[in-house]
Amino acid sequence: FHKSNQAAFEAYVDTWTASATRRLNGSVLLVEDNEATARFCREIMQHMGLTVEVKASAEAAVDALRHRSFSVVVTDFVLAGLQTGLDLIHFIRARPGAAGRTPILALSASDNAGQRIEILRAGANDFAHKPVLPEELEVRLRNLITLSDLFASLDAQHQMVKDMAQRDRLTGLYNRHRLEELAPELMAESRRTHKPLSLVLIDLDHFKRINDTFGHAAGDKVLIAVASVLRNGARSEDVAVRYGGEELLLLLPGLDVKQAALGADRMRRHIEGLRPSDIPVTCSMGVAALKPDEDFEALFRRADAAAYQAKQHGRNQVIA
Ligand code: GH3
Ligand code: MG
Ligand code: MG
Ligand code: MG
Ligand code: MG
Repeated sequence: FHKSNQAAFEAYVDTWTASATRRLNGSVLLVEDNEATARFCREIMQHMGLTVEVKASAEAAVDALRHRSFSVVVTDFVLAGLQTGLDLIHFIRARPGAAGRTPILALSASDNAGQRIEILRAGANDFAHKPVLPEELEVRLRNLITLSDLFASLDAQHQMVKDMAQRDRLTGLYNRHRLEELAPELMAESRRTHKPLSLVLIDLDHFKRINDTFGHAAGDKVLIAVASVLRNGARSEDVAVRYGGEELLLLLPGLDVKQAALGADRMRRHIEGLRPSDIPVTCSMGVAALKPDEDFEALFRRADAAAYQAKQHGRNQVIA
């Protein structure tokens, strides 16, 4: 059996290298309990440019899939362990997200049409009879690699669109829409863990005057510069938002009002020292910490009132 496979493979490699087939990028999880068949398939796949991991049972394949992802899974039906290739297909298709869409090529030595239909119905994308012709394995795999690449680029685009929908275009900070999703989560977390949550409202001083004096484009650059101070000063758990035109906001989990005011004042001083394009920029900030039973609107109103006080008291200051 192995010998005939080897002969077929060598004959295949001759024609295959002659036709200078385009090599592919991708990884295959090959689930095959027959060592000779596994070696034969793996060599073809490696010649196609693919990296291959071989497992002899569905159980070992499941374990591998829990640790990393593959472009394509190629699975035999009858395997070394208790479970079959069909069980493996069911496992993969039950997984959430991209892992559940991994293209699957099923192999079987059986001529049973019922089994073939069952395998396809379970979610295998394609099926090939064993012993499989090298050319057939190659073209079927090639199609599934194309499908895998398509899924990957769709996922990347989806991720990009999602990211764009929750961020402000100019500053890259989260937008108000994202704040509406995050604020309830952070408030619930604060109540669950009995840790404080503080809100800092940041309003640029005389920003209209900056626009009027230096132009709207310069004003945009000022906003970008101020936003980067917030982003650089923020910890990974902090949330920085562009709430309105020249109103920014920080949600600071774990910080009480005193700690938040200290952090805010550090940022205020940093912003004062920025002078982007030589433009003097300052801002006024209001700080409040979440009270028990308070909703976000009430917390926001208190921070807003504090920011208003900061304006009244001469701007370029933090009031808690
Ligand atoms: P105050 O110190 O009292 O906050 O004065 P202010 O001038 O900053 O406040 P006001 O609310 O009167 O003006 C805010 C200005 O911010 C007006 C608006 O044109 C400008 N603005 C809002 N969004 C943007 C933006 O995206 N880019 C630029 N360049 N300006 C913006
Ligand atoms: Mg088998
Ligand atoms: Mg304002
Ligand atoms: Mg104003
Ligand atoms: Mg302002």
